[in-house]
Amino acid sequence: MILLPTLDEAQGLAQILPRIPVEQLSKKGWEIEILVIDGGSEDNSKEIALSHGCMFMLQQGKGKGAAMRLGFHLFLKSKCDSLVMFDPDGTYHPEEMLKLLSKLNHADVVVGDRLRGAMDPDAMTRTNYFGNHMLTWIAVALYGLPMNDLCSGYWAFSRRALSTFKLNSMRFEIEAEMYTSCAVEHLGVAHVPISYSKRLGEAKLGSVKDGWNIFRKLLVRRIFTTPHEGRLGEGNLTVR
Ligand SMILES: Nc1nc2c(ncn2[C@@H]2O[C@H](COP(=O)(O)OP(=O)(O)OP(=O)(O)O)[C@@H](O)[C@H]2O)c(=O)[nH]1
Ligand SMILES: [Mg+2]
Repeated sequence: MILLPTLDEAQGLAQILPRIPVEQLSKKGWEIEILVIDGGSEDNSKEIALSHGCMFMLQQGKGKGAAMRLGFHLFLKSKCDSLVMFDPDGTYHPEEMLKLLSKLNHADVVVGDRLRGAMDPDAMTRTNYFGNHMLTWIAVALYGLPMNDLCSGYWAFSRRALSTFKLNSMRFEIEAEMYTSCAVEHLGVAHVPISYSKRLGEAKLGSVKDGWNIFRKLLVRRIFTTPHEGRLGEGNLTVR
């Protein structure tokens, strides 16, 4: 299954969906289902997703973290073995999912590494570049599990990994929380250098506010290793 979170990503979806390497994947024996989880787009993301044969689901409420958790929940109910997620905003290259999937033979989780990959010069602002390095460094200092690019939006998972994760992130702290869950549950994590390009459409992440939330999540999970179950919030599903 391929999971794509969207909030007004019509431009990105139109560019990305035709580039998903369906033929190469099916030659390798992978059957593909594409699931778009949308946070209430006001553009024509829905029409574009449906016209490319994707499943489309509107999440309750907002937030990338809540959307991903809903996607994980639906994946666990499906018959698929593996899941690839990436942000369909034109930054990640769908062609590279083959590299990630091939590493799933040896790991439960594979993370696309932008910081050691081929990054276009205008793809990431200086603030985000610095913030991504800082947060990755802090994560490794706190948890000890090697990580090259904590906030990457390109991951592949085995079913075992997703059934083990315990997550409650609502927004952009979801990737950091997945990393902490890998460390706590002793999941095998592999890294693959990936390309990164300038996004199409508008960014939804606020560097400082979301950077702070990611930092806070790293600290909280270091103390309370599993999420608080009673936490309320729209779209808040605990994946088990
Ligand atoms: N379903 C859903 N998706 C969201 C929501 N907010 C953001 N997204 C998606 O999450 C992905 C990441 O958001 P971005 O704004 O690209 O954040 P980013 O990649 O850290 O920032 P940039 O480097 O500026 O692209 C994108 O595909 C968004 O469309 C939301 O509330 N719900
Ligand atoms: Mg992005």
